[in-house]
Amino acid sequence: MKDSQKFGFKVIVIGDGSVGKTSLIEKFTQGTFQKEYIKTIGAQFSEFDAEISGDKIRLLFWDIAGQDDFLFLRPSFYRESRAAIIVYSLEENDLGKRSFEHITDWHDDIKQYCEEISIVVFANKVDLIKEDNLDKSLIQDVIKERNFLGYYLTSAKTGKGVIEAFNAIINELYQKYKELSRSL
Ligand code: G3D
Ligand code: MG
Repeated sequence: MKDSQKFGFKVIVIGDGSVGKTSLIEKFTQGTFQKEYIKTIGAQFSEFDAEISGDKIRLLFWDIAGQDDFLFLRPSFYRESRAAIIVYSLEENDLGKRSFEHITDWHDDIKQYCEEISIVVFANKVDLIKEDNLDKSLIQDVIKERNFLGYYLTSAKTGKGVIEAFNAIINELYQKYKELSRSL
């Protein structure tokens, strides 16, 4: 393997339908916000190249396209992923509430199909709420109970927090595998 290709990571982006998974990936990898919601089937992925301390890193973000077909796709979707981003929506309606409750279901899925991987939560659509009124203890409890690395408030619409959130998981992966490659 070439030195420049030393770090290649599959990162899965999961969570309920319409929480903003695809929009977040698009925002981060292209800086564009897709206003139209195109329902496709299967899985889709986006490549992203980063460089940390002179090491080239390639990220492959896997995205669920079409929640209904997902059951069937699950094993191959999860296979060999190195990190997971669980997305929920902060919006104050049923979708928001349910997507929060389902974080633990998504985590149970991960545990079924993956080895120990790094997991972060993105609390998306922060542009739709008053941040001052947000009760952060709810998500903080889940993070603690489930031993996730952390959570980030994001908006795929305004871009708020998006770069920081993705960079956090990229840095985490880099540090982890840099350690590993040293000890080999
Ligand atoms: P999904 O991939 O998780 O299913 P999408 O979700 O990325 O397709 O987003 C679902 C809808 O939420 C889309 O609206 C999208 O524009 C919107 N959305 C995604 N992220 C944000 C955000 O941070 N803030 C706001 N306000 N909206 C967001 P439509 O209307 O196109 O279905
Ligand atoms: Mg999508």
